[in-house]
Amino acid sequence: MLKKKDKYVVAVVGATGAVGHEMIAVLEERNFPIEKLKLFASERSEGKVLNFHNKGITVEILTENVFEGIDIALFSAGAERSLHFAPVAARAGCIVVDNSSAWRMDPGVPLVVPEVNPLDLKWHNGIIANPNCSTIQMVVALKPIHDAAKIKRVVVTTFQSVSGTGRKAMEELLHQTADILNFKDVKPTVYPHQIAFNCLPHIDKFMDNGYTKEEIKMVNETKKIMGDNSIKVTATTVRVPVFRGHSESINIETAKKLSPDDVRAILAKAPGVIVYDAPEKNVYPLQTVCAGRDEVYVGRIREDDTIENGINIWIAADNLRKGAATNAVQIAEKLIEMVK
Ligand code: NAP
Ligand code: 3JN
Repeated sequence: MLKKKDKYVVAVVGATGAVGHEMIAVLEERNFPIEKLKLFASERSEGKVLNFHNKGITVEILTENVFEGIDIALFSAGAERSLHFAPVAARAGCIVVDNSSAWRMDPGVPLVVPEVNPLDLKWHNGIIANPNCSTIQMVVALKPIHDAAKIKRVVVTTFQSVSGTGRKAMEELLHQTADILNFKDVKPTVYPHQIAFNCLPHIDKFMDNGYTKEEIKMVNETKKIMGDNSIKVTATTVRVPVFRGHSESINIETAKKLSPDDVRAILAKAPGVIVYDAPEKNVYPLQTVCAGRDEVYVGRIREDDTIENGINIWIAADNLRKGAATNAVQIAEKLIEMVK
């Protein structure tokens, strides 16, 4: 149980990773009320020092004994670590906000995007799941449209940057790009194919039905967050040679007719959304526009006239921020707001 305090003891588990780094930056930027920040990673990182509010904090090895006295832990050290350590942390009285897929579909664990389903934070049992980055940015844009016109079906194609795979993938794109420009051969290690100057329609493992796990995550997580199993979702997820920011092309079928202007007006009032839609001035969401930002950019809003009530949109958001770190910190902010 979280008790009301002026300042909290917070931990970042997976602090040395791409998401962990961003979590530390977002906690600092948003001035989260922290009495003490604890940083954990694997034995590979023991003794590394990371900066927080101009002070060095030494990274410690994650073990079962570290959670005593920690109020809130933001986990981003992979699903295996979350499966094992999140219940250990919860038993020690710490609230876990978990960024992995380990607990997302567990019926006893709320899956939360604060702009969409903040009230689900009321029924947690010590673990709260942060959705997949591609799902988060999509539901922030879909929820206001669903509230206005009930969404029946969504067809989404993603264009996901390499930072979604982590630190090593960012290095792979950098080195491959330099090698190719210098007429050198490249040898893929993180991805099954060259990622520089290429698009891979393959994110996470393939399942027996021909879809990837990333695509299935988008389908299942959307229904759970929106609290509506009737919404049909089909997804194609693609890795593109971009460092930061995910874009998505989304086709939406609604029960009630909405014009593009209706959608623009609805989204203009929606929390966490920036309508960025002036194609005549070349204004539309781009990865270079959303990088470093917390909002979901929505543009290219237009009618799909091949169905009765159809809308097409194009969205972009920073996968490490709203797709991971910012969403997790916003959850923590809501939690401490709720104990006030
Ligand atoms: P990353 O850059 O590879 O970082 C992985 C982090 O996990 C590092 O801090 C690493 O520590 C730590 N770690 C690995 N094995 C560990 C162990 N045995 N004990 C303790 N720490 C360990 O990966 P990332 O991109 O930050 O992603 C991390 C995780 O966050 C992913 O696996 C995924 O579950 C989740 N994630 C979620 C989203 C989302 O969509 N919301 C997006 C990306 C990632 P060392 O540096 O010591 O190895
Ligand atoms: O690839 C992306 O853009 C997002 C990646 C997310 C991810 C990467 C490794 C493991 C996840 C996730 O959040 O679903 C996981 C996982 O926890 O399964």
